[in-house]
Amino acid sequence: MEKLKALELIKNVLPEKRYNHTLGVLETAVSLAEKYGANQKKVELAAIFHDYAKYRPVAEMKSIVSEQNMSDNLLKYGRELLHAPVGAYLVRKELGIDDEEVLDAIRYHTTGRPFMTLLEKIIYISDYIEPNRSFSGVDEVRLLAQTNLDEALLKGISNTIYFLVSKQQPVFPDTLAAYNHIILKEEF
Ligand code: DGI
Ligand code: FE
Ligand code: FE
Repeated sequence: MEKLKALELIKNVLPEKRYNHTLGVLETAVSLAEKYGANQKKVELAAIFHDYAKYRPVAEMKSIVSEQNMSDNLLKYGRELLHAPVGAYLVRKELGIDDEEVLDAIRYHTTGRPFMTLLEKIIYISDYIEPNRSFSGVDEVRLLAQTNLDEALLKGISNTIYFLVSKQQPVFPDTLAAYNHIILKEEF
């Protein structure tokens, strides 16, 4: 799909603020893709559509999770998690995007997972550090992303876990598994 066509499609389903966030993720992801040698076209598509389902009604997302036999856990750990796997499902169904690597980058952009691909790491980190983000710790991850993608990923996932624990929110198994995977590896 052409980049301009993709941008037009996403603009129609997101409020302005979230569209600007998406442009920030796109710009960040393209620059990381250049630096680390990822496929530009895949990075573009995954970045543009990573939050495709963000504004779907929760009831619709929950039905899709049940009907498509996605993990029951998704229904228990909080609505914020739903838009990632549901987004991967819907961009295939509604937009015909069928590149599995792109779909996985969308599917795992909120939690991460063990054995993340370069594309998945780039989307996860870009979502975290794009220029409109301003939460504490983001500058450190921005800096790390310039020199070591895995260090940046570890910091981003760790910060997310801290954040969830500080709010006494449940940590999704994939998030913990992603963290453990990086920590347990001697080399990234
Ligand atoms: O969609 P965005 O806002 O751009 O960013 P995102 O897809 O990374 O979603 C961030 C939200 O997801 C934030 O409210 C924290 C939440 N989140 C991330 N990991 C987990 C999580 N929530 C739970 N319950 N468990 C997680 O492991
Ligand atoms: Fe998201
Ligand atoms: Fe996002």
